[in-house]
Amino acid sequence: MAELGQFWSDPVEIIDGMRLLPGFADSQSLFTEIQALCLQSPLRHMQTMRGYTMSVAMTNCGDLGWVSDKQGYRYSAIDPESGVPWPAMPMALSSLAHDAAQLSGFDNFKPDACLINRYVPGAQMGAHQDRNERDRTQPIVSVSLGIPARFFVMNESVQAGIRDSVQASKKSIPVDLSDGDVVVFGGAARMCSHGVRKLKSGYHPLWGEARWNLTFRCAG
Ligand SMILES: O=C(O)CCC(=O)C(=O)O
Ligand SMILES: [Mn+2]
Repeated sequence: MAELGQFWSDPVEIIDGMRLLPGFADSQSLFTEIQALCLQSPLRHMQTMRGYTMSVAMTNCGDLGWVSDKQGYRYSAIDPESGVPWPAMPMALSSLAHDAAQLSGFDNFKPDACLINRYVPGAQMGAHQDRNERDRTQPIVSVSLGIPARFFVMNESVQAGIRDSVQASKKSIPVDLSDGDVVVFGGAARMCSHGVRKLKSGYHPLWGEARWNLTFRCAG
């Protein structure tokens, strides 16, 4: 795990409440943890309420896991595929999230949920707000691993003027994320709409032709 103050370039303020910590996460040590988690609770493509299959493959660790099916989006203590609790959140992951939050002005961040997303080329995540978490005073901490991706965010003033998704995609703020980058969003940015553009092909020596994302939340 990166020690406080050791990431290779300075934090970048994307919008009020959203901060990028370039290269803050140690991709190599996370690789082993994530492989082990995915053996315990395999990645799956969840369905939306409308029956659409998500292009991003997902699993979770922690006390709660984010799930989607015909009943909608929610958190569950049980993995619906296996019928048993999600794997515990490894200390290496929770302390990374805690340290990133602290550096961004959020003390005592103790996530109880970590959504693990895997994107292959062509996968994307449409604009959405993270709104299933009970405590919105807590930030979201999002870690990027593997091949680069274009994340986008809309700040509140932009969102206020948006009436359709075509307009929304024109007015979003692009944020290019690489292996090890961490984004923390809380406070004024906590409820910002955000998403990930269709992943372009690429190859990463450790993660192969994929981009992974860990999203830490205080859900319960
Ligand atoms: O993959 C990302 O960078 C964002 C993921 C995300 O927004 C989510 O899982 O809610
Ligand atoms: Mn999100």
